[in-house]
Order: sequence, then structure tokens, then C-alpha cells
Amino acid sequence: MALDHRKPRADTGAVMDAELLGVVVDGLSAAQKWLPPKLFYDEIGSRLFERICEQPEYYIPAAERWLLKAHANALAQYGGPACVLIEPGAGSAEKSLLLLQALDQPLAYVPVEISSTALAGSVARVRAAMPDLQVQPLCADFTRAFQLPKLDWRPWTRRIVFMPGSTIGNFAPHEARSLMADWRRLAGPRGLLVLGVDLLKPREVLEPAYDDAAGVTAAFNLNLLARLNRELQADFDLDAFAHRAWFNQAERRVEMHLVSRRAQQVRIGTHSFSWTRGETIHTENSYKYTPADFAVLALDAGWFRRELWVDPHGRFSLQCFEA
Ligand code: AVI
Repeated sequence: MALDHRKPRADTGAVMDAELLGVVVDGLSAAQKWLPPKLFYDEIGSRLFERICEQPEYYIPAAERWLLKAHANALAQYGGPACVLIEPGAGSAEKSLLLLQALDQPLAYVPVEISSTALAGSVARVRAAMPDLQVQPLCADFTRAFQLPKLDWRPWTRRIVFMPGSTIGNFAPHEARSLMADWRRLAGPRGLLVLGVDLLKPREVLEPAYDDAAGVTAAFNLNLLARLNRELQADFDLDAFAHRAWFNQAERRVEMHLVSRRAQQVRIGTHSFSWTRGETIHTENSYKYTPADFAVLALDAGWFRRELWVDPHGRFSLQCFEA
């Protein structure tokens, strides 16, 4: 079930709560308890994520900003005149502005975002910076099929699908392949795909990035339980769970979990779930790739890599693909 979970509570009502409850009950009933990472991004979680992006251990935003500034002009050459930029999961659109401002008179910007609040914010930010640009927001879950708005296409119009920030890494490789195949159809025969892809690296760098010294990532992870208390009247004791993040070498991913500090029971509505001491809820995977592995994955989805740019520390990459 796809879940419109990032809508603020005011937009949602009882149906939303029933959907949220369904997803949570499903995840907490599994042998390895889990919750989908999409649930992180309520209003408080979105603010905590912005603070994660300011932590010195979380190298991704700075590396990506550097890469975009260094290579936006080269991307603009690929895009050509009057291209359309489509951004699934647009969030605040900060990175898109770096690219949009380099493009040659882009025809339109299409942010696709499930949260109406985040979408309104990204639209306002882009309109303020580029008042002449046509912005065509789409409030939709980008993991489901969506239709592009009607635009005044020219024969040479190129569609660029842009997903910065390593969001692609939050999907299992087979899901990432299927998303990229969907975008191949969306972008059409002259399409471009521009992705921020985090690279495989030693656990000594990866683990602190997902467990910063200031405890912001811990608060972000625990906010998931606080959210269930707020929205589903659950009775999680937040002190009874601890944030843990580790690199799973075999799966090439950083995993985030909430570890039960003791044996306990938690009620969510009429449901009750129990934990043994040390048992976890798996809340997120963040896959890390070698450049070669990612090129193969993209090729399987119909994309040919044209550019691979790596930041000066060799940690993060910006990759450009052609259909
Ligand atoms: C949004 N996403 C790309 C982040 C990541 O790095 O996987 C989410 C995150 N989780 C903890 N820190 C950041």
C-alpha cells in the first residue's frame, strides 16, 4: 500500500489515520519489525532532517552542493535550450535551484512531492528566485505512476529527471531499478536522468554520518515513535528505545534501527506489540554503490551513463544518464 503519510495532519483525517495504522500494524507484526522510512517526514521530522543536513558528519549535502556548483554548466549543455526539469520528491528545491539557474531558459520546473506543505515551500522558493519560470507542481507520491502536466513541448524539448540527495539510496536496488525504468518512460526518447548517488566507503565514515555526535539523527529516528504517539495515540516510552545505525557490509547499506532497551509492550489503538530486550525496529536502509555497480543498475533500467563526477573527498557522486 502506498501511503500519503507526509501530508500534515490537518489535511488527513480519519482515512489517513486508518492507512497509517494499517502500515504500522503490518510492519510491527513482521518477524523483523520494521517501519517505512517515509514515516520520518512529518513536520517535526522534516525539520530534524534539515538539521541532519547541517551536521559535520553528514557529508552528503556539502559534497553535493560542491558537485552541482562545479558541474551545473556541463549539465546545462546536456539539457540544451528550453528543457523541462522534473524533480521526484522535490522537498525544499534548494538543489534544483542550483541546476535551474544554470539551464538555458528552461521551459518549466515540475516538482513532484507528496507533502502539500513541502511542495508549496519549493514552489515559493523557485518562484521567488526565478519569477519568469513556469512552475507546474504535482502533489503526488512519486513511487506511484504519475502524469506530467500539459506543457508547451517543442520538438527539441528535453525532459530531465533530477533526484539529488541520495534519495535513490533509500530504495532497495530492485526498487531503484524499477523507479529508473519508470522515469525512462516519463523522460521520453531524448530524456536525461541526473542523480546524486552516495558511494561505498569505509564504515568509519558511514556510521558517524548516521549517528552524529549532536544526536540529531537519533532524535530524527525516535521522532517516528513520537509521531505514532501523536497520531495514533500509541503509548511508546521514547526512553525505552535507542537509536542505532550500522553499516551492513554484505548488503552494502547503512541500516537504522530503534533498539528496545528492555522487554516491553506497547499499545497502538486496539493492537498490542511486545519487544524482547535488544529487539529492534528496522526504520531505514541507505544503500551505497560503487560507480560501476550503479552504472549497471541504470543500464538495466534503460539509461546510459554519460558523466560520473565525484567530490574531492571521493565520498559522493553526481551522475548524468541519457536515454
Ligand atoms: C533522505 N535520505 C537520502 C537520507 C539518507 O542519507 O539516507 C535520510 C537520512 N537518514 C538518516 N540520515 C539521513
